[in-house]
Amino acid sequence: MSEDLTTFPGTDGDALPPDTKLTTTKQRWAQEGRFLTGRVARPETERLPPGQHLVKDWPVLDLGLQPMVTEGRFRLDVSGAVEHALSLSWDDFRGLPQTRSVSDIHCVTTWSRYDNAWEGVSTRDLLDMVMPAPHAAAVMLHSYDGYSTNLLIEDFAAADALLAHSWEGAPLTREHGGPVRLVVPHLYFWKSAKWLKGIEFIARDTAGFWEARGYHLRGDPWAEQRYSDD
Ligand SMILES: Nc1nc2c(c(=O)[nH]1)N[C@H]1C(S)=C(S)[C@@H](COP(=O)(O)O)O[C@H]1N2
Ligand SMILES: [Mo]
Repeated sequence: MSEDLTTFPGTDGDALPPDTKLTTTKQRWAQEGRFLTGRVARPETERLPPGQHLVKDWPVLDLGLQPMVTEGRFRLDVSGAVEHALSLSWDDFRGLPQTRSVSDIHCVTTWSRYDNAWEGVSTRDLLDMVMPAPHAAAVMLHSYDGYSTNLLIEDFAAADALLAHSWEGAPLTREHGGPVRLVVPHLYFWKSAKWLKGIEFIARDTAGFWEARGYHLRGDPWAEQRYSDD
């Protein structure tokens, strides 16, 4: 095990860091249904989803720790219900076809940020490589900080979704999930796992970290799918 694992506890395996004040608060918001406007909008007619406000800076949200994932230690595993499982080193990952796309961020805590220029590997290219099995319905994303989040394959396969290593022409910083994070622009940003470690194809859509703590299984910002119904 390398040094950085001891410096940043919680980065080993799927162990989760202890709850922070923010984590506890966000769980309470889900129970109270905070920020809900009850409006539904469409991205074609309204760029800013209901209940959101624009910011110019880029807030940082995490579970209270930011794992140090060096390129040397980086590994991305694609596993589960696929024809071709993958275990990619940093060089393997950087050798894949590259895609750029510009998109907006919508965080469930109500901030949105327009026009983020990403570069990385499109999820469609990844899907072509691994070939999901016919019974694969969803993916579970696993991160180096113990975080997880689930997505239906249709959402994971969105045309503008990518495994990003760069933002605005520079490598993703550690605080924003470098070396690699997912970006799925059409869903709340909690679905965009930072410090990505694994993509597991599964037969049934299953709750990840926030989804098991009161947040919606899908998280469409225009339908204000902030919290789970039960
Ligand atoms: N691994 C990991 N990914 C994560 C999170 C996290 O705590 N750990 N937080 C999520 C949440 S709630 C949001 S809003 C975005 C925040 O990304 P940012 O810090 O780059 O703005 O990352 C998402 N991905
Ligand atoms: Mo968030």
